[in-house]
Amino acid sequence: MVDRKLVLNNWRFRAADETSWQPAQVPGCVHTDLLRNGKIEDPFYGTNEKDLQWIDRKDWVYETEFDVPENVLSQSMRELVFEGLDTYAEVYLNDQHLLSTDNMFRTYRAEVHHLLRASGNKLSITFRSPIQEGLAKLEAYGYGLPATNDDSVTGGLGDTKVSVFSRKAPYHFGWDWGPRFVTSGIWRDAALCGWSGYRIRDLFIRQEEVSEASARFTAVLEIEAEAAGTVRLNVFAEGFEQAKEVKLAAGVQTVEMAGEIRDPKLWWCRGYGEPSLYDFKAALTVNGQTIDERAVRTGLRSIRLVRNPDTHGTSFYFEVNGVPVFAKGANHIPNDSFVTEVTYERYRHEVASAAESNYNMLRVWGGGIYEHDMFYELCDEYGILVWQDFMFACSMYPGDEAFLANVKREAEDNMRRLRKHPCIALWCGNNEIDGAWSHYNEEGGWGWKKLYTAEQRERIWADYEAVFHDVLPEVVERMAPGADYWPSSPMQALTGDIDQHATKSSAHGDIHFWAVWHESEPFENYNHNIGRFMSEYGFQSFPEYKSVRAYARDEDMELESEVMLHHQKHKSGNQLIREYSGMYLKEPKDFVSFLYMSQVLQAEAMKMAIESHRRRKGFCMGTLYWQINDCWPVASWSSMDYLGRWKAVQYFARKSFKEVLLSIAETEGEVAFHVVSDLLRPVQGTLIVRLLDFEGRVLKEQAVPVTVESNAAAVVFSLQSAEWLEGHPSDGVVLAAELAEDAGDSLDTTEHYFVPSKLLALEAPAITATEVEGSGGATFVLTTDRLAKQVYLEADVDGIFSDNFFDLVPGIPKTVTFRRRDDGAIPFVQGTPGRLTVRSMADFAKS
Ligand code: BMA
Repeated sequence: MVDRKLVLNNWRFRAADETSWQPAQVPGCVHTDLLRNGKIEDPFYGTNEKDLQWIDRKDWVYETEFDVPENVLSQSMRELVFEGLDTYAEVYLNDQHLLSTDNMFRTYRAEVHHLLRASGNKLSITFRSPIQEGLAKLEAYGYGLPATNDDSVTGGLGDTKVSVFSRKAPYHFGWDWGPRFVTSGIWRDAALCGWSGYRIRDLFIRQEEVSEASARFTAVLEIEAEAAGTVRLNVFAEGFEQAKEVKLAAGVQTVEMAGEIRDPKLWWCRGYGEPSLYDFKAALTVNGQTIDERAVRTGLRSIRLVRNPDTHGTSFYFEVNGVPVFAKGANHIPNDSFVTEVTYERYRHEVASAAESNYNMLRVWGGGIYEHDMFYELCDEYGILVWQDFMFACSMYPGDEAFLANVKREAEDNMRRLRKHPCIALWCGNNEIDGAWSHYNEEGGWGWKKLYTAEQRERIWADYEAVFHDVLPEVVERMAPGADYWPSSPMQALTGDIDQHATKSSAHGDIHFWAVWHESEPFENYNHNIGRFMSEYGFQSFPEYKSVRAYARDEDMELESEVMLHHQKHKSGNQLIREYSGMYLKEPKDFVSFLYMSQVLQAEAMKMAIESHRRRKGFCMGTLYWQINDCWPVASWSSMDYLGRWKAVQYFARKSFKEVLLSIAETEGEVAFHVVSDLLRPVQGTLIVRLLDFEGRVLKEQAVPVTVESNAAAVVFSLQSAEWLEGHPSDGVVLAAELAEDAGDSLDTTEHYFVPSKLLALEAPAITATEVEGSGGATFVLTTDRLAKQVYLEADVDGIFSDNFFDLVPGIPKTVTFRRRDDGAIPFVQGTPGRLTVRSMADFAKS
């Protein structure tokens, strides 16, 4: 590639009302710079968050000096490009005002030829306080707007919420899992770029029609010319090469070139085929000399959201290359309150963990950021589909002309950057706003409408419609023709019909089911509230002890301690965990045991939810639990903690998301054995069901031949619990089932109990872990003398086990391998766990 760029990375910063400079790291933000310079304590430790709220009230100045390198100086056009300024910035070059910005999600460019010197340039950026700006905007607007998660109290603003007035990551202002750190700074690259004659500003491969036989596409180039002229344009990729003469006018223009690749290697999401990628390149030449080049990596695939009337209502599923895909995965939030701290390795750990856990989809939720390129590149490579929200969540937003113009540019910039990624399956306007406002149902929603006069309501809803029903879909259709857009998640339909808007279960649209958790409904209700696509539902837990110790001292290890309450952002979170724990699990013997129990509880809840959704495959076609990750160390709905450590639920999700799932559900004494298969071929096998006591004696056994159609779910066997239990205590037996293919492979195993874990007659088991010779200390065989519930393997070293939190049945040994988290070429490397601690439920329960 032609290198005509100087990335500016030698910066200093200071508070606008102070004079002394400190070194700054760019990309970064004020908080991380203050921390690196030893000016503040670790924002995530203890209750430090509270003491750091002064930072967002100040204005901050960032400054750099630079000489123009030869590769830029030799060019006739020179431009400063800012890929992310957070948020209200005034940019000065050599003391001349260059730019004003007000959207952290936009890319800003300025031609600087007239201001630039060969050496000794000074670039200075003043960031005005987003809080002061927000307050001014609120005053101009006239009244406040709902912003449920904006933690204005911690911010010292009482109930004055300013987040919605700024195009800045909503979660910076606090969330029910995140602290309030309202950052300022240069959060993506700032660079000086040069060019002469012609340049390719963008290359996009618009896919017209893609099948196994052929991929027809149009290479869409945005070309800028200093002056009118003729160039030769070459576009090529594996299996494709084409060139043509192009007449260009001065200025920016779109140039298209149609093409076709025969027998393309298609991009598939995980579980359905390889996620093949193509590198397309475009080059502009004049008289045989290359003037500019551009490359784009993309995948060839067709993808659509199928919403067709059917016998139940309206379908809601993704079809990839013509195959209906059941979406399995979770919601993603930013990996850090300070996103520039997220390294490639951290992103990879997240996406690789998702892949390890049999996901095929992540939803980039609307309260965070349009993620870094790396995130989508990883999703492309691992075959993880992305449901992409625009960054609006749980709030009402203004809709004046300036705001709409700003949103439009934001959407254009991010779609230009992201539309090339084959992983992106859907563009979604916002998180939960349609349902929260509930315009078509006077009684519906979160009570917001009642706070406003009729006239105000009209204005607020008109503004909503302008953003989500006009501006965003228009940009999506223009920038990525044919891509699907869904205005809000959840939503039932695009009409104003009351019955079609946000309910707990519906035969249309997608559902966020939160009555388990927020409304204290029992886990069993997951079975009765199933929609066509479950895009959110969740249950909280605590991180493991080692992770909790990273933010709390030993004397804070108490549920109601100040630190523990501070690292629980949902006001009734700890109470709810305790309440549900009392319903399902044995009482923990101390706080550390409570941490374990909370994880087991969450895991059992999510297993129930995921499997109930998958069992309804066909009617329901997607299940994304809330949430895979955390942005700081906290008690939350995450399945991996902030440090990337897998909670019990991550292991459970991996099992419940398996390609072929054996799932048992009991209703009124009838135990049904379901097989859910995502394989694109039928499964022929045998189901073996055994009833065992806790010492491992087989009390009853039955083998059943099983056939399951391709890509389908079916009940393959059922039994009456009374009949099987006859003469045996229900709290002392387990049903162990295995599905094996006739070819010989075991497809899945699972257990079923006749009473909740709380009531099981558990006694302390003697578990033996024997290292497998030749495994280098990585593989162990576990056996037990009596039933061990949720065996917890704890390693000294960060990494994952091939299984964890599993039930160990006497007589059924279990082989487990450890893989260390690694920052080398592969994410998880086989290795020793260090000291291995093996415990089970009996070790944590009060006797
Ligand atoms: C959903 C999400 C988030 C929230 C979560 C837990 O509403 O969209 O806003 O963090 O529930 O309450």
